[in-house]
Amino acid sequence: MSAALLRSTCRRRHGFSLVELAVVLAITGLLLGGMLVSLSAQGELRATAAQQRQFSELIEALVGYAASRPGKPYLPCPDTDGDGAEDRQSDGDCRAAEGGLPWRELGVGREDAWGNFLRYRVAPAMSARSGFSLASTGDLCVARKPQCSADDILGSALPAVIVAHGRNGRGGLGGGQPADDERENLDGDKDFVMHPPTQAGTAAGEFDDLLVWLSPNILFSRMIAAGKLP
Ligand SMILES: [Ca+2]
Ligand SMILES: [Ca+2]
Ligand SMILES: [Ca+2]
Repeated sequence: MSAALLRSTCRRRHGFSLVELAVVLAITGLLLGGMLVSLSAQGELRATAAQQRQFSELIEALVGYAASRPGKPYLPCPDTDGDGAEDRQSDGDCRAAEGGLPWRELGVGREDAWGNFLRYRVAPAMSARSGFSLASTGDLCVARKPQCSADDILGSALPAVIVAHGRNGRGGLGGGQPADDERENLDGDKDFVMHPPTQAGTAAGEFDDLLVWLSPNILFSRMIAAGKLP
């Protein structure tokens, strides 16, 4: 083989290997990118499932708390000073209708699946130490859109609502400013909103909150079964 032909062959081989390297790098990048997206999606699914399990435990803990009061049943007050214990006035009413979950009172964890604080609101009629009866009604509402308009209601006259502020943690302790629909879950009124997650820039804004509420029917039936009511 002549020296010129050998050089030409070497150049061709060199050129092919660079193209091959670029293709391999591109494929590896695509695969890694896909794997990372799928890992992050799996992580989010796991956290959401963990949150739903925690919600079930929290509802059980609320019902158990009411059933184990010495006289007539009542729900715990929110924690308003961050120590995990309920805050109740000397007259037996709650210091505030909304605050942190009284996790010490309930014997449960203090954080949601993303490590953020859990918000808790309870109806005054269901949390006064004088106790509730089958005639007592809650005053909380959860809907698919803010302000609980009739077409969007998921639950009304509710005794208690718990909010997990989700991955973005907005509204949790140390969280940033709320955006759009999430604002309804931390403005301190009786209305709450729940819908599937939405991204920033959509009409609902960035929304990743998860909520659970105590059904009055479940609460009453469990109190009757426990011999606490009527
Ligand atoms: Ca407290
Ligand atoms: Ca959130
Ligand atoms: Ca609200």
